Amino acid sequence: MSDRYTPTPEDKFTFGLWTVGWQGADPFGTATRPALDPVESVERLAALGAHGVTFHDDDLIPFGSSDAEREAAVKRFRAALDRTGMKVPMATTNLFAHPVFKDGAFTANDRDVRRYALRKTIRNIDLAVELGATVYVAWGGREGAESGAAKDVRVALDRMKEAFDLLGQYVTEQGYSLRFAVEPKPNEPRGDILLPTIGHALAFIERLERPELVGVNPETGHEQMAGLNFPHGIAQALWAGKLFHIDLNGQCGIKYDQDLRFGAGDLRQAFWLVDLLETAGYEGPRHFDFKPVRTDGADGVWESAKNCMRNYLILKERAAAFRADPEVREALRASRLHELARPTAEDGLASLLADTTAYEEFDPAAAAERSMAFERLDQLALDHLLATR
Ligand code: DIG
Ligand code: MN
Ligand code: MN
Repeated sequence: MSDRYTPTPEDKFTFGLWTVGWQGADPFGTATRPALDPVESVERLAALGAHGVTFHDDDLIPFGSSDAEREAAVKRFRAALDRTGMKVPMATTNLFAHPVFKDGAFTANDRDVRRYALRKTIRNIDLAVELGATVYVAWGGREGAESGAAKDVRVALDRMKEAFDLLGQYVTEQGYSLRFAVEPKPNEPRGDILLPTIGHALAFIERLERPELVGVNPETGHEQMAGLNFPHGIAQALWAGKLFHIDLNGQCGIKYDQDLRFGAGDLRQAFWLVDLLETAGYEGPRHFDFKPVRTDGADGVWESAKNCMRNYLILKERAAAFRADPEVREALRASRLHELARPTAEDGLASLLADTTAYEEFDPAAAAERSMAFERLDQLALDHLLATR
């Protein structure tokens, strides 16, 4: 059954192979679903209206494969892409599953592990570019510590900078039009992960040799695990020109990383996120990094993949209706959002200093009396979210 919430490739929805391919194994239980062939994922997601898929090296080429096995896996995958028209906008490296990375990859205390991690990454960068990717994500899931003595964070950041500078040098020397996107996460699997939030990542990027090559790939639930407002973080990434990619999913408060389907977590933040992405004109993929709940069989895998996209389209319609509503426009003016858009001192510092109405004649008590009228504005948004208008 198709309706106005049925996606098309033009909606640019993409999924990680590891999402629909998640077998349900968690720290407390074994897999509840069989392994999924990446070719089947490509075909099933294409049939649901997706635009593309993304992958870690190990999702596509099992760790330890021979060169011949690697070539065969890539050939099958590429044939499925050609058959379905599916794209590969992003790729990334698995630097977290194999025990060799138990103390990290780019910031492992052992230098040989750090060198191995870089070579593993560079090998997959070559494949990513071959398959048409323009963004390369780096999630440092194992970069961190459980003990204060185990990692000198200042020195670890030197190593992290070194890694991204080398990767930037590599893609520049290769002439690749590939940019990197750092994915922050506060914890899990490490007790504390380095570059835990969007803010930490943005500050780190500015210290790199080629900061223009590096942006962020924020994930919904990761900021919310830290109790942060995800749309606010995305707004700052957009403001900095650094939203190179995004991982969409659902999270219900400060707890373990739930990776729920998009829309199944904090629905109000999801509404404001979609409103922001659409009004900001974000042109990147709407990428889902989620896990179909362990309780379901294959039916739940494809139902949840379909509904990640469905929920985005529902929220896109609700947010557009909110922005188009004349009462909302009037309420936005009553709350003086148009005044926020006006520069505070477009007349310059000297004029500000000379302006007695700005201080000497200013009446703080009278200004304090003004209501911001936010309650009405927020309820109008909730009415639109709940489709009561
Ligand atoms: C977890 O949120 C991480 C890994 O799934 C992957 O490295 C990255 C890609 O979006 N997200
Ligand atoms: Mn996650
Ligand atoms: Mn992610």
